[in-house]
Amino acid sequence: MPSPTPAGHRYETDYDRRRLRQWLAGEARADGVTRRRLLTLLAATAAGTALGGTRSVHAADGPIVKLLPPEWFIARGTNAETRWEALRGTGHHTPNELFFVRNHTATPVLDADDWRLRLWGSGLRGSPGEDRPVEFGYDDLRALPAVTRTAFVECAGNGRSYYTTQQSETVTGTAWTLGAIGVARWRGARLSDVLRRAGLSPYAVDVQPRGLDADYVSGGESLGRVRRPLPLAKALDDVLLAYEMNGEPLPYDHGYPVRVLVPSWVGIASIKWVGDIEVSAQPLYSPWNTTFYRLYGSAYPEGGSAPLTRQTTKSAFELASGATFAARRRHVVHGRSWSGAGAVARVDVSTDGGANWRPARLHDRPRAGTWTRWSVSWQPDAPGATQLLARATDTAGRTQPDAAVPNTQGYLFDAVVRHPVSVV
Ligand SMILES: Nc1nc2c(c(=O)[nH]1)N[C@H]1C(S)=C(S)[C@@H](COP(=O)(O)O)O[C@H]1N2
Ligand SMILES: [Mo]
Repeated sequence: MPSPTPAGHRYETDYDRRRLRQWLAGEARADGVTRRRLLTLLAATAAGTALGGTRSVHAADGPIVKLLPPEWFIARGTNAETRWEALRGTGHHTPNELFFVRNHTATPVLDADDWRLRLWGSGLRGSPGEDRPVEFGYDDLRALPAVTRTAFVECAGNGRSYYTTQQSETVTGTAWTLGAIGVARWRGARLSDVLRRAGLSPYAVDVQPRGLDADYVSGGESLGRVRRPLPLAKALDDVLLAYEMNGEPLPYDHGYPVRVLVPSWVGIASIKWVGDIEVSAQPLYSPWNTTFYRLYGSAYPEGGSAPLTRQTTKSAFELASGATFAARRRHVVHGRSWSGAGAVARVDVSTDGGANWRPARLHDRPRAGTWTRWSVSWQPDAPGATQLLARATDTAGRTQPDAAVPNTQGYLFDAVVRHPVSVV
């Protein structure tokens, strides 16, 4: 198994990041250097440093900038899922190189020097229109008080494939296993500080950040740029405008130069490459809180559930599907559990397909908004196939059920996953 490259080595050095931006500036002056060409150069640089000469399998002009070695990622169209076996030994925070990517279209390579965040709408005092916005530059944002917070970003569809494989339900969307999650130490300005400086009106109810990536086209129809309203109460609570991820500038794929970070909520709330925020005195709607990211199905009202907010409870083993274990030897099996409703303070594990359970040893002080690492020791006696199961209980009292209530788009899977292994 490859060991992740140390943080900071992914894009070689600051020098190369600067140089890339200079090249991009050159492109803007139409000197013949195309974005595709720059990305090819970037990928070549990264391949030579991060992977010790191993050539990238990733096309540099594809939807994702970073390298996607198949030992670390499962390619899923414009997205890349982290392999859980690659997280073994990575510590509490997911290295940026290993962090899953969920792109509606493709990673835009932006320049912090000409990046602006525009705030506009009926929820600002004096109601500046879109033509008279309040603007913040990258340095303005970095000059505000900085907050550091450890939090997961997890796709609402993480675990979706288990609706089909464990429950025989038909659902639409990317067939993630459990690797559409990562935990990072995010650093940035408080959204509340930015909103107050922009002149928040007492009538504001919703804020809607919007990405600078391309329009999202679904079923032949353009839905515009990725955007999703956030109630003002959440926006003023613990939301960050993050410019650092695990002590480095945000990588391109994760929102450089600035992304929204909404702790404990479904990943779609954490808009990457944020370019503007509408602040509204009226409730806002977008496809991402109407058509998508609601629960539809027989267990839900005709118009669907309320828009999704907090993540559900899940557990995963740091093992490949079908991992092998030597019989009559003692093994230590590791995993992690998390919840959007509170900290995970108890995990029970079964190594015999669910017949017997025992509590796992916890390796983290349970904290809300992030996962708790755990382990159990296991000495299998007879060779053969079995299933490992882990069931988390969070401090809000939620325990993972045996089956998840299905919804047509396969969001918020929360049931105990049966992880196949073989004893040899
Ligand atoms: N602008 C923009 N923001 C976005 C997305 C996107 O495609 N465009 N994808 C969202 C979704 S669905 C998820 S799960 C997270 C994924 O964040 P990551 O790619 O940094 O892991 O970003 C969210 N923010
Ligand atoms: Mo997502």
